[in-house]
Amino acid sequence: MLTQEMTQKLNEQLNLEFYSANMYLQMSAWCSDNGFEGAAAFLKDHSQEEMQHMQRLFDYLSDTGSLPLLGFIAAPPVEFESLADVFQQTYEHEQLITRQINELAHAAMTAHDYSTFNFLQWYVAEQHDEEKLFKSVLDKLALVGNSGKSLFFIDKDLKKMSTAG
Ligand code: OFO
Repeated sequence: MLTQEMTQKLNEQLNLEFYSANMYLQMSAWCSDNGFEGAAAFLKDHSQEEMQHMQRLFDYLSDTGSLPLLGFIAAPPVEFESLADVFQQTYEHEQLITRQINELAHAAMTAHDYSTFNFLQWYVAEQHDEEKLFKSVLDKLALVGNSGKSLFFIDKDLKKMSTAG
């Protein structure tokens, strides 16, 4: 049985994962609109991963006898300056999610809610991978520069990293 406070915190995270899914899907639309089909496929895949993050929380809440609550989800950003700007924002967003997960794990530990603490370990490991992944794309972008040719190859690379590749 979860405390009311923990239920609320997990529901906030559930909605944040929804926001992440929407954000990556919106970014995917921007990429596609700007001719970056590889980045679009990569981000669309990632949006689906975020839906799985959301679903995991939904199931945990449900399985522990709490009610998952789908609330208002803010609209994600629509305009981006460049492909590098898109990936800079993904990286910053993942860093924010990591901070949120760490706070959740801290709250669970402090409340002696070891079941939730244990459940959150999956997210702790996942955030390590997510930050690494987006940082690697950013590093590549910084390395090759901003010419059309470089971006074309980066986009091809991202296509390979997606399920469509
Ligand atoms: Fe990208 O990790 Fe969930 O939000």
